[in-house]
This record gives sequence, C-alpha cells and structure tokens, in this order.
Amino acid sequence: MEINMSEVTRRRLLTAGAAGMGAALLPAGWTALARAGSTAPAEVLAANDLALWYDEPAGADWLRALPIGNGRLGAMVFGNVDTERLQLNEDTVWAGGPYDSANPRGAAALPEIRRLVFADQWSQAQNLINQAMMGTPGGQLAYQPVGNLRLAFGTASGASQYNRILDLTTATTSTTYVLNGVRYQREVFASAPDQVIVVRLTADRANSITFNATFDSPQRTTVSSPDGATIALDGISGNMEGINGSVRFLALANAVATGGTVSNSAGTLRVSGATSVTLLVSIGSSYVNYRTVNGDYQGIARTRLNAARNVGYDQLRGRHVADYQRLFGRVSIDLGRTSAADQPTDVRIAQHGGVDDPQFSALLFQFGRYLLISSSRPGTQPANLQGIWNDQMAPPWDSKYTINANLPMNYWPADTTNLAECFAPVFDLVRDLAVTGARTAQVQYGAGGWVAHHNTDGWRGTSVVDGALWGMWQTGGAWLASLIWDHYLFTGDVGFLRSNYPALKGAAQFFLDTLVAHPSLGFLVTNPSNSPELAHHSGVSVCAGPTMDNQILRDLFDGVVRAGEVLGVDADFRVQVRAARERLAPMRVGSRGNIQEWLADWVETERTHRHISHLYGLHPSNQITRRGTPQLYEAARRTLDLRGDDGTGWSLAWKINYWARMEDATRAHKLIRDLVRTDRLAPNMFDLHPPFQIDGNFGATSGIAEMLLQSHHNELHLLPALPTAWPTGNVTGLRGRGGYTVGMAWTRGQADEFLIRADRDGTVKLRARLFTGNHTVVDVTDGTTPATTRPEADVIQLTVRAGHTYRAARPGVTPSPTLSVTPSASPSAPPSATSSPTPSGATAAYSVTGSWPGGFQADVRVTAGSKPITGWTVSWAFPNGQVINQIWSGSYTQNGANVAVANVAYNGALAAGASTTFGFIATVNGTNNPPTNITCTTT
Ligand code: FUC
Repeated sequence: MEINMSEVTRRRLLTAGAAGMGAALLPAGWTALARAGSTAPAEVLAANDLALWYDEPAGADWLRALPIGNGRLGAMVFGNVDTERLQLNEDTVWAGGPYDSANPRGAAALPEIRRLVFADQWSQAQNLINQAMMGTPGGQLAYQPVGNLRLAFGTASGASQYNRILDLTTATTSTTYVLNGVRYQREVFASAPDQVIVVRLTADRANSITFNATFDSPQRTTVSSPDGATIALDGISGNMEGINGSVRFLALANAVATGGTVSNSAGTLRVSGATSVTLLVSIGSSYVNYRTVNGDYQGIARTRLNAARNVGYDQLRGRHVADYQRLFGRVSIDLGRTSAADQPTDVRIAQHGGVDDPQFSALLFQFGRYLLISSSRPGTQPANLQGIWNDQMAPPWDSKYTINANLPMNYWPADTTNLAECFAPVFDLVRDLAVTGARTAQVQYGAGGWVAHHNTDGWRGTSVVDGALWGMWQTGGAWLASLIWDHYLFTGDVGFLRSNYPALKGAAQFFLDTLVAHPSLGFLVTNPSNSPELAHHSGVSVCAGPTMDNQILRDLFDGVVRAGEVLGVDADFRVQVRAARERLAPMRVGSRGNIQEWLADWVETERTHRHISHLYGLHPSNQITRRGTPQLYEAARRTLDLRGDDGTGWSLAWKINYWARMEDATRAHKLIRDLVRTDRLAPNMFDLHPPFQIDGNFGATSGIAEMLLQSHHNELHLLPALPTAWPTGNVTGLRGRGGYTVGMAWTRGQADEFLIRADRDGTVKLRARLFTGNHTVVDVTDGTTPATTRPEADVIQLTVRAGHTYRAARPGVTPSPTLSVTPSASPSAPPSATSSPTPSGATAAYSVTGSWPGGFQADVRVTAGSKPITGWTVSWAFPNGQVINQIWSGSYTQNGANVAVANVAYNGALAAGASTTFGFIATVNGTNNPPTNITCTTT
C-alpha cells in the first residue's frame, strides 16, 4: 500500500490541538457505568491493585486493547472471545528510508530573514522561511505498524465469567472466560531477554483449544507457511513524502501444542483439539540505523524464534518477569485504597471526578513507569508520540518525535522514578542528531556544531518542517542535549558524560556561531525562532529570542561548562560559553504580572494555548524557584492562572508538574483529576490529546513524582506538594539529583519517616515540614547519629557517605517494614572493562555503563589520530559466545573525521560472576584493524 500523506492531512494534524479542529479527531465519547456489588478480581488484589482490569473484551476498539512491549516489540492485545487480535509493532518500522533533510538554500536567505525579524516584519520573515528554510522534504516520515496476528476461535457468543487484566507487576495480560463449561485462559507478554512475544493458551478440559492463526497487515506484505508450525508475514514499510519505503520486516508466529494437532498451509496455521498452546511471535527489521537499512531482518526473526523455541514456556515467563521486575520493582507507592478500586478500570476513569479514589493516582503513576519500561530499553528506539504502539499507516503527527514538548516529557519520569537505563535510547538519538544536525547547521546556517528543530523521526531529520509557524524553532537539539547534563546529575556516571560530551558541546557550538546581537536591546538572541506554536501577532510566531530559547540556552551553556569542568577539557571553549551566557536576555515580568513569553511584552493571540513554553524555567528547569527567584515565582503563578487549567492531555500533564513546583498540592491534584476524565484518558488508560499521545501518561507519572520529591534546587525537598486526597501513604525508590534514593511514609498528611540512601559521599540538604518540629536522624547503616545543622527552619544539612541510608523521623515512629530504599538503579558501579589488544593505527577507549547485572550499554570509542575513520563494525557476543549482534550491533557516529563512538547495548540479565565479551573492527584509512575484545565481568 502506498501512503502519500497530503499537505492537507499534515496541516489538519498539526493544528488539531487548536479549538474546533481537535473535536474532529475526538474518538467517539465513551461511558462506563458502575457495576453493582463489584469487587476486584483476586489476581488484581494479589497485584496490590497495580493492574488494569475489565469485564468486557476490547471488541474493535484499539483504545480498549491492552499494550505490552519489550522496548522493541509491541502489541495491543484485544482479548476478544471469538477472534483474538494482537496488533503488532516493531520500533524501527518507519515509512520511507534514509534521507538528507538539509536545504542548501537556507543559508543564503538567513541575513534577510534576520533583518525582517528585527524590523518587526514578521509575516514577510515567515514567508521567506517558508520559501527558503524548509527541509527536504518539508515534512518528516511516519512510524508504521507491522500488522496483526489473529487467532480465530469461531466461537461468537455464550462466554461467561469474562475477565481481562494487565498486571503491571508482571507485565503480562491475561484473558479468562468460561465457554461451554470450559475455563479458557490466554496470557500474553513481550519478553526483553528472549526478544519474542509469547502467547500461552490453556483450558481446564483436555483437547478443547481449536483456532486458526493468520497474519494480515496494512503494509505491502506477503504471507506464507515456511514450516509445519510457523506462519510468516514478510513486508516493507510505506512510501511517504516522495521517499520509497525501505524498512523490510519479517514477522513469524510459531505454535507448539500439547494434546492436539497443528497443521499449516498458505499462511494459515490450524491448531485443533489442543490442551495447551504456546505461540511465539518474533519480528526482525532491516533497519540498522538512520542511514542503513540492509540488516538481515529474516535472520534476526528466525534466530530469535529458534532460540526461544528451545526455552520452555515457564522459563520464558520466569526470565521475562525477573527482567521486568528488576526495573519496575524499584519504586513502590501506596496512596491508600477505597472501594472505588473495586470497579473495572474504565468505570474508575468515568467516575473519577465524583469519587474518592486515591489508588487511581498510584495506578496512573505506575502505568507510566510500565509504559516506559515497555517502550524504551537500552538499544531500542526512544518512545515516540505513541510509545511503540501504533496501528495506522498515517498516524496523528506521524507518531514521531516532537521535541518542543512531547519527547522531553516522555523522559521526565525516567530518572526521578528510578528507570535511568530506559533513558538510554534518547542519548543514542542525540548522538545521531549531532551528525545529521551538523549538516543542517552547516548548510542552512553556515554554522558549526549541530541543530535540530521541533521534530525528528527514525531517519533523524533535523531541518525546519511543517511550516515556519510550527517548525522555525531552533532549540530542539539544545533541549535534548541539556538532558545529558541533567541525567548525569542523577547518575554521576562520568563515562556516560564523557561519551556524550561531544554532542553537548556541538549543541552549544551551534549557538556560539549563530546567536546575534539584538539591535536595540543588545542581548544575544536566536533569530529566527518562535515560542513553540504560539502566534504573537495574528498568524505569525516567528521572532527573535523567545523566553523559552533563552532558558534552554542557559541550561545548555551551564551544562556544557560544568561537564567540561568534570571532564577537565575545553577550558577556552568554556570561557566563550560563559561570555555568551551572560549576554542572554533575562526573564522579565510583563504588564499582566506574568512571565513575558517574548522579548517584548506582547499578549499572546490565544490566551489559553496548550503550550506554556516560557515556564520551561519553572519546570523542567530550575530558573524560577520559590526561594531563589520569588518575584519570577509569583509571575509564574500568574502566568498559569492566565493560561487556565484546561488543555490537551500533555498540556494537563505538564501543568501537574508546574503546580507541583509551585508547591500547590491542591491545584496539582485538581489537574490529575482533570486528566482522569473520559475525554483525556481512554478506557485502556492511554492519554488522549486527543487523539492518543503517550506524553500525557509520562508527564502524569513525572508530575506525581514531583508532588512527592523534588531535587532541582540543590536540595531534596520531601513531600513538597502532598494533597489532602492522599492522607496516608508511602513511596519508596524515588530518585533525586546528586544520586539519592528516597523512601517516605506519612499519616493524616504528616510525615512519619524518610529514608535517604546516598550513592556518593557528600553533603545533603533536606527540606521538609517535618524538620520544623521534633525529629530524629540516624545513619541506619552503621547505627550512628550524624551531626546535622539547620540552615533554615525547615531544612537540615548533613554529611552523607556512599552506600549509607539515613532515616529521619518523628520521635516515637516505629520504622515501617515496607519502607526500604533498594540500591540505586544508576550505573554507579559499572562492570570492569578491559581491552586487548589495541588495534594498530587507532586508539581505543571503552566504557561500560548501565545497571549490572541485567543489562548494560557500552560505548566504544576509537581515536585514529589524524587519520579518517571510514568504517566501523561492532561484533558482540553474549553471554559467552551466543552471538547476538544481529540486533544489538550498535551504531556509530563520527564526531569529526577521526573519532568514532559506537554504542552497543544488551538488556538481558547476566548472573553475578558471569562474563561477556565483545569485539569490534574499526576501518581506518581503508584498512581493517584487528578485532579487539573487551571482557566485562559482573561485580
Ligand atoms: C505539538 C503540540 C501538539 C501535539 C504535537 C504532537 O505540535 O503542540 O499539541 O502534541 O506536538
């Protein structure tokens, strides 16, 4: 099937957030009525209510199906009695193929564009940008589905005792029902260690499972039956924007039945009279990286399937659950339970506005963590606008990466909720953008460094797209690069900082080369740019030096300076960066008492616009704080009030974070309620812009974390915005900048105790209402009482030691048995990595990062003196000889001509004491250097 997304379609999607247009995309409104006498199923209670559950199948409604994923493979499971449907995704199936987005006409037009902007001739500037600065093509490409696996049982009616559950504690879905006196169960999960989707069908009477399994797809595909028990779907991604689809994929489904027969022909697999069946789904893709699509997709699919076939179902499930729980189990949360939790999940959403249901906040929080673990793992693509779940060839906004709000929002909970390694794909993407964006910087701005605008895709497009009003925003790459420093603040991982420093530096270099002095104000400003998607005068957003740009650039410049200091590099560069930072325009309070969104005190054309970009300084940044900048802080409150609470799903989610930073628990909680409505949350809890956009889920998880713990102001602020709606509860495993893991318990709104575990030696400031009254502080690791000082009425300061846990409590509170801070998720103790021999003609350096055991990333760097590196392959064996580099071959970026950095990743588990080896061949000056092996041993 050929997809030509017309300009009209793209515009419609781009403006969908605006009033009126959005309604056209609203899914049919949905309702769910409370069930009389309902109680949560036993499995849900066993999961501590951390499960979604329903008493009806999803039918044809994708927004009722339940998402599973292992970071790379995703499926929406419908749970229908007559025909089960697994809608399948693989995270590298993108429309089109590698392309160069840079437009060589851009640089010549830049002086005139800048002159027009400074002369307040914004329409003329915007028109010229539309003529000269748009990328090639003028839009980016879409993330697309693989297809569907359908299991047709031929039993249309008569089922009773129906139940459908997504258990967030085990990352498995199950569907159970009774039909003709037989109890049937289907369990489905996506395994990261074994890289397959597993479907297990059982029945409590022998020989009662019969179905036909087939693949279908909206893509150009063929189906076949390569052997007696396997069906195949072989296809290629769609054409788009004049670029031919080039990602080939193969999906395989294999059945092993006990107690029945399996036959197979022409793509239809028939299972008859079985007592139990295990179906394995494996998918390979030819996408290697954003510029290479010749991967052995068939080999990948087959290798993964064959490997999984040798593992029994119980072991597949055991490995999956252990791998998932290693991540999910780091944070526990209990906000209290009421009988509202005894209703099915869709009913709870429908009635949330009128009932007291604190557990739903805990469920929403953990669902975001579940989605991140399921859509973003080391070595996979980052979570896109829909995570990895998309059934459409032309999905809303192409289901790609929108940088001006959505992609960063997806990762706000990554560090704070103890999923540091799920962040890894973003840094892989940033290193790619540092390459494609260097070309755009050079060709369109005549500048060094690299730039990315408001969107990117699987091909790492970095140019201006979709029209100047939306796309002419310069600081997308800058925002993403600044995450490198923020991530380091959580993990303290110097190896990570070193590997990613070139991208951080390149982002800053672009602005040293392109910032221009404002003719009357004298500040260094971006020109042209915009305050994301908001017109300052009718129909024009293009301007110079919008407030958000200045805020992002302060973070970028501060980050690169501090990173350079940590790494002891680039002293001269730091001097230049500091000088530029001093010349950025400061934030100002406007005539309405608000934070000014632009350099001039303009009134926005849409007062309640969904973006509140100029409060980036309040959250996620820390340039507007209650105690550091009280005037700006009050102006931020006024800004939020002027904009109002309403908005798209992600806009509401951002506002939870904003109000948490305002330390206004009541308003933050009100925004959670605003988000938990049938027009903002689908029955399957996917956030609705509308339509579905996953950022609102991740933003809500982040917002709830910010209500409980903040660490942006050189202190840990414990329970900064605890609402009365969560009177009694506890949380463990949240993470704070500086390398702290935190647990907290409270009763009737009053803190009982805090546990703080430090990754590193240092001094920590703790802020909490608890400290204004009597309290005790103890080092629970060695039983001593640490000396504390009290710099403010609600702050204590103490010296902490790496690996020690400190307990602060109200006197007389007995230590809670549920409160414990598990060891840090961050790669503070990476496995040792050694290299031998060093390839001739190149120097190699290695750093291995990521948590251990259970997955890590390795950055392999080659410096070849003045010689250019022309090629590079990484081979990778794990564990001990099992070659898996078909998938985890990593990618390399060439930073300059003579340094290559490859990032390889594995996210399976490795037992303590085991070891693994990887090697690589770097081609320097056309000569292959001998493979170099690195051995990593778990510590
Ligand atoms: C930006 C937002 C829209 C939407 C899109 C994916 O353009 O303004 O609301 O979220 O990204």
